[in-house]
Amino acid sequence: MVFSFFKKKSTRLAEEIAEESEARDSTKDEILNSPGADQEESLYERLKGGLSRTRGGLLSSLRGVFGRGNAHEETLEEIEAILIQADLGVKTTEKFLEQVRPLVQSGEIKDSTALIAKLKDLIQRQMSEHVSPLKLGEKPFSVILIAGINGVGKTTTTAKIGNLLKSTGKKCMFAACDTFRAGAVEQLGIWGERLSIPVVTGEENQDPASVAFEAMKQAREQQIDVLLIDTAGRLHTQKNLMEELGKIQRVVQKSMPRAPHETFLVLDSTTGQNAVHQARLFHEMLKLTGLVMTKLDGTAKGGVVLGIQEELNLPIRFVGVGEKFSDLQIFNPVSYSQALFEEN
Ligand SMILES: Nc1nc2c(ncn2[C@@H]2O[C@H](COP(=O)(O)OP(=O)(O)OP(=O)(O)O)[C@@H](O)[C@H]2O)c(=O)[nH]1
Ligand SMILES: [Mg+2]
Repeated sequence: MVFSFFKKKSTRLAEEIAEESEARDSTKDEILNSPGADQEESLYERLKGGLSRTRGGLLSSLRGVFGRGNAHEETLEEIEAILIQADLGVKTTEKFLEQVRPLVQSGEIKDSTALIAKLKDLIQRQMSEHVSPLKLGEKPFSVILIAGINGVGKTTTTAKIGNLLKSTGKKCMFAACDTFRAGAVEQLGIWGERLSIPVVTGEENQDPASVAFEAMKQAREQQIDVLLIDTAGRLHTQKNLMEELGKIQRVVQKSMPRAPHETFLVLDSTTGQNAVHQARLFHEMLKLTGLVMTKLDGTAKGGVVLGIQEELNLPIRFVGVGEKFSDLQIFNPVSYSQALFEEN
């Protein structure tokens, strides 16, 4: 069934929710009143704002590596430590150092300005290697499956992508396949109401694959352009729950052979390199087509985006830089590398 959540006050689920605490209400208020796409700030400014902690740490450290009369090797060791500290990962850091080393030794890079320019260029090049277009114009409609461990930002990201696509004229629908918690259905329902995007839901504890199946049917009937499927959080180590995710994907596939056209893993940037292990297991189960890195605004280790992309050889599709629904951007390597180093 498709509904704007609050119109269904009579259902058991809604009755339960009505009894929920004031804290729940404040969640609704927060979502309904949060500033959104009408914000004046440009996308780039928001990305810059989100990366400010990472940038602050990187710039101040990189500016300190020259001018103290250190030997080249010491300078290079310092650069290595700074890149590791920003969570670029060992592999990426080593790769970059190989490129920087001869330039430091030859004196071509002898101050922080030259070093920063080189790093900016290396980051941009590396990230551009992984860019590929999103499959969002499929017929009769595109399906995006969203997965990840608990609390990484899946539901918020589903809403944010819906908002982004809607602003480009796409007709979206949400499927609330997190049937474990009434609160999860409510959360997506509120977003749906806020964004005027229909939400397909099931009963609490209903098989999430059957909700996905129903959503496929509804999306077809309503001539939707993009169906976004939100799923329950699960640990990559929970075998049964991982299999359940595989089942959702198979049901969708059965309904439309090439769907889901995109399967995203949402990763919390603040978890750093640990996300690599998570992503490997999700990838094994789902054959991911991309990653969404959330909470870049909450970390000084925003370099993790690079490390993870390099380790997994998967494109970063979107980055989350805040809690508002406008705080999600299609990942752009040029803006990212600029925002990482540009102060003003
Ligand atoms: N600062 C910040 N917070 C975010 C971002 N994305 C999500 N959040 C917050 O992270 C918290 C969890 O988000 P949810 O979308 O509920 O996460 P989830 O993965 O759906 O959680 P479960 O369904 O419980 O597994 C919320 O408070 C969000 O507002 C982001 O990019 N930046
Ligand atoms: Mg959720």
